[in-house]
Formats: sequence, structure tokens, C-alpha cells
Amino acid sequence: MSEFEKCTVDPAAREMLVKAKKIGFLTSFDRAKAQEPRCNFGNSGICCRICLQGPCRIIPKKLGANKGICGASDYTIVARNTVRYIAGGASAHSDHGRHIATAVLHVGEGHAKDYKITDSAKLLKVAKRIGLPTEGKSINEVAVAVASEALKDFGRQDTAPCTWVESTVTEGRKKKFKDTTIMPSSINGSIAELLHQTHIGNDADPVNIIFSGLRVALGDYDGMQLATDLSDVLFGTPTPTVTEANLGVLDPEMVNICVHGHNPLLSQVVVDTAREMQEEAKAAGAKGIKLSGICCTGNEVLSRAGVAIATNFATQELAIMTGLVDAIVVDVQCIMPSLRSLSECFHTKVITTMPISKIPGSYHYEFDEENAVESARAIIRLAIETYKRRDPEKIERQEYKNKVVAGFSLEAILEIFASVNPDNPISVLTEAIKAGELKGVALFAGCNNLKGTHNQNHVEIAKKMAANDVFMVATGCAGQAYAMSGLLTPEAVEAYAGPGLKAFLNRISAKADLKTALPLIFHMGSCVDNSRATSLLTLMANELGVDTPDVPFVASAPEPMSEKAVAIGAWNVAMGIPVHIGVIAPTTGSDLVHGVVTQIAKDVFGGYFIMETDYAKGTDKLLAALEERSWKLRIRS
Ligand code: XCC
Repeated sequence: MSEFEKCTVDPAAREMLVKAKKIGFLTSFDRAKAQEPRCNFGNSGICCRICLQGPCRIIPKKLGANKGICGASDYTIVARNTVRYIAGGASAHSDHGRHIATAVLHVGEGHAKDYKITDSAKLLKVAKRIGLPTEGKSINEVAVAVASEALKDFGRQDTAPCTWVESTVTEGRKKKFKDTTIMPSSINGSIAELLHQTHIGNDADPVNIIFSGLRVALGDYDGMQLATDLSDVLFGTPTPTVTEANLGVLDPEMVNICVHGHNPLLSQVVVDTAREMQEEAKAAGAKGIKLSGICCTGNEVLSRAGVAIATNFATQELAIMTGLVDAIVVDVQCIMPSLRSLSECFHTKVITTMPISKIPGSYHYEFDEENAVESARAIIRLAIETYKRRDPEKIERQEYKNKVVAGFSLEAILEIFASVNPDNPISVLTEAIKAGELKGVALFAGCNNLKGTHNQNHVEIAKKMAANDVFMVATGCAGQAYAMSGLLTPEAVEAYAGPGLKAFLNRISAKADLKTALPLIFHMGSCVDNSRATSLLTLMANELGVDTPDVPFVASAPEPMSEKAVAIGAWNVAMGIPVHIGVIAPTTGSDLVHGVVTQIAKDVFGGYFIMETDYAKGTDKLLAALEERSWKLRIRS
């Protein structure tokens, strides 16, 4: 196996790594190697850096060193470190949600003139779901009311539950969250309280700390649900769309602009504005403007506007390495600072746009919500100018790209199921499970993690689940891994689906009025759109007449990396879902905490973490979890 085959299963990325080596640029893959061997204290979660006396590293068998200076035990330290990841993730997701909610409020109030309420039907549906009156009110009035309600979830001072949790989960989960005291009242309040709770000299009880971590994780869920709802309201609810993915989408004859990050507030406007500026690109000698996406802002504009995917998290540098990217426009989260130093070797402009996410040496064009189109125009003009300075000597065109069928919001999935059963669309899925045609549902989410081979876990686990008749949905960089590898296609159904899954998808494809047959995996959007997958789970539970822990539904983050992935994993566990992660989390330093998250959690919530780096073994464990649940379901019915 060549050195690059060990790095990634993606053929385009392998070729670009050869080029990186040739020009002497150290990529994320080189830097990951340079970090080995990892510190065992950090790796197992027993390095405490919470106060300035530290770091305290726990050495279990050394008297005195078996506790921190303050006397904190391994279990306290591991629990604190774990939940602080969740706090970081929840802050990121919910701040994104708050940004979107504020934009909806401003639209409703009559400013933010470059935005509009695109999906008023969804706005009315959300208003109804959260119990707001709509009769006799204008769309703008409803928008103000819904956005104000969303913003209340961030700072409520009483004990009422967060609205977007309360209004989207099963009755059983509501009771469970209240009984275990993890129902959040305020996203920001629960995060602040958790940081206080885990301050030096505060809570030493690992179970109490973990429960507070779960409360924050549900705050993360709340922020994601409202971010999805309100993004749909602003920009439209995704419908099936056909596009392409991988570095071959970068077109030598076009001005190439990559949008990267998470927040659609700018990227969607860049996409819309670029469509009106094709003539300016032509005047500069290009055939037009080609947009492509990286990470979740890419998933947002893929889902709503059919924008191509360039690549996913671990390989973001390699897009620039093609010499074809004229501008890479970033907003927030998952943006490698190394993009800027790499861009020095090429003509590419890295353009940061958010006040909380700047990279020294890059271009900062602060995004102005009040003048969003003007902001987008300035950015696109800079890209067109930069295109003129492209160096033909440095171009390495990539041929690799795959067709992609994406855009599966829950609404879109239900509409497709309705072609088989218009009265009760969700039963199309649950009946197939009850009949044994499908083994259940798997959600694939999360990032790339260079502790393993890029995209390998994503792809191999999904292929094996497909062969075992599992209906699959995906979000985030997992969804992009499938897009890059050709798994979001009808051809992949023929190649990889087992007989049950194939029959199920083909039966629906034949009935549904779609431009193309259904793909092997349904791409549901960005990471905040994991909310869509949970709404699918909730519908399934209600249809089956059980609570979520009894639904044959599993989740996997085959290559998780970010704090956000920890938060998502944690609330999926609280929802009652077996959650596989393809890395060993830093919880092994405390048998107690590791046991709580991998076993005891099941007794309390029905969900638990499965930590397994080997993709074949990980798949077997997920299949066993599905098998157990669908067997119980069949016995019950
Ligand atoms: Fe980031 Fe969402 Fe992870 Fe990808 S999947 S590396 S968080 S972009 Ni969310």
C-alpha cells in the first residue's frame, strides 16, 4: 500500500497529495503524522487543564499522582473534559441558530432587505407546531413571532422547557428528559451553568456532571432544530436535486469560488448573486462562475441550490492545491487556518467574512447582513480579479467527480413516500421494517478524523449496511464522503444494496415523480440538519406506537472530530439511539465514566456509545443493535 493509499481512499485526494509532496507543502495528513505518538494522558482524558496549577496528569498507581492537586479523581476529570467538549459544540451550533433566528426577525421587522421569507408554508407550520396563533396575521408578523420565540430559547430565565425540544420529540422523551432533569430551559444558561459546574473546586460528581452535559447537548439539539426550521423559512426547504461532487467539479474555464464553513446566510447570497454576475466573469475571459462547497455551508447550498461539492473537511487544503480555486469564501467552523499559508503558493484568495472567524494574512470582507448582496458582490468581484492572475503552470486539473442526488429534507422524503401511501407516508418505511424487508434506519453524520484513513470508515460502513438492507440517511462531512464516492446515486443502489433495500428503493422510485431514481443514501443536509433525521425518528416512533429507544434506528459518526460531533452524539444517546463512533473517545481514563457512556446510559436513556475504530466490527455492532430492535418490534406487533 502506498503512503497516500494509507492517507485516504479518495483517488482525487491521493493525486493531490502527490502534488503536495512535490511542492513541499505539509498538509493536514503530514501534520497528523507529526503528532504521533499522542500523549496518553490527553488521549484517555486524564489530563486536567482547568486551573493554572495544572496540567495535572493522573497516574493511577502513583501515590499522590493518582489525583489532581485539588484532589479531583480520574472520574471527575474525565467527566469534566467530556462535557466541556459538548459545551463547545453546543455553543457553535446554537450560535449559528441564533444568527439565523435574528435574520428572520429582521426580515419580519422590515429590514435585512436582501432576505425574504421564501417558504411561508413552513413558517406557518412551525408557528402552529410551537403553538403560536397565525390567523389574521401577516407573514411578516408571524416571522417576528416565531423568531422571537426562537430567541427566547437562548436566554429564558424561568424553568419552562426550550420550545424546539418540547415541540419536536415524542411524549416519552419529554417525560424522560423531565424525569432526569436534563430538559433545558435556556441554551445559553445551560452552557454557562455547565462551565460554572466544571470550574475548579465545584462539582466532583461525574454522574451529576454528565447529566448537565446532556442538558447542554439537548440545548445543542434545540439550536439545531430551530436553525434548520428557520433556514428553510429563509431560503426554502430542500427538494431533490442532481449535481456533482469531488475535485473534478473545479472547472479550468470558469472562475471557481468555493464556499466553506457552515452558515448559509452569506453562502446562499453568494450563490444567488453569482448567478447574476456571469457576464462580469465572461468579460474577464472566463466562461462564467462555478461555485462549489466544502463542509456544511457546502451542504446547505447543495441541498437548496444544487451547488456541487468540492471536497470535505480533511481534504479542504487539496482544493487549493489544484491551482484552480480563485477564491475560497469562509464563514464559521471547520476552516483550517493552514488554507491561508497554502494560498501563498497559489493565486487563491482566502476571504474570511465573520467577526469571530479571522485568519491572519487572509482577506477579511466583513459580511453585512443589511447589505448582504453588496457584500457578496464585492467578494465575487475579488474572485474574478484573482482569476486573471491564475498561473497555468500550477494547475492540476482533476478528472474525478461523481454524480450526486441530494436535497432530501424530511418534507421531501415524506412527499416521495406519499407516492406509495398518500394517506400515511411514514408507514411506507415502518411497514417495510416490520415486514423484514428493511433492517432499520441508520443515520451517518460527522466529520473526518485523520486518526484513520480519510473517508474509509464512512464508505465501508455504508456499503456493508446497504448490503444488509439498512435504509440510510446522511448529513455533514459523512454526506460529502458519500457524494465524493458516488454513493448518492441510483447506480450505487444496483451495485451495493441488498435485495430488501433494492426492492424498497426501486418500488418507490417507480412510483415517485422524480427526474432520477433514488440514491443509495439520502443526503439530508448539513450538520445542523441532523435535526431532520431526529424528526424522522420521532415520526417513526409515533407511527410504531413506541418511544424512540424501541425504533430500529442507529447513528454512526464513522470519523468524528469536532466538539460539535460530541454534542450531536450525546443528544442522540439521550434520544435513545445506539451511537457508533469510529474513534476511541478520551473517556477511557475513567472506567466509571467510560462505563456510563458505553453501557449505563442504555439503562437510563436506551441510547449508548459504541466506540469501534475497525469498520467491519463497527458495522457488525450497529447491525446487531438494529437486529435486536426490529426483532422486538416484530414480536410486539
Ligand atoms: Fe465540520 Fe459540518 Fe464535522 Fe464536517 S461534519 S468536519 S463539524 S463540517 Ni459537522
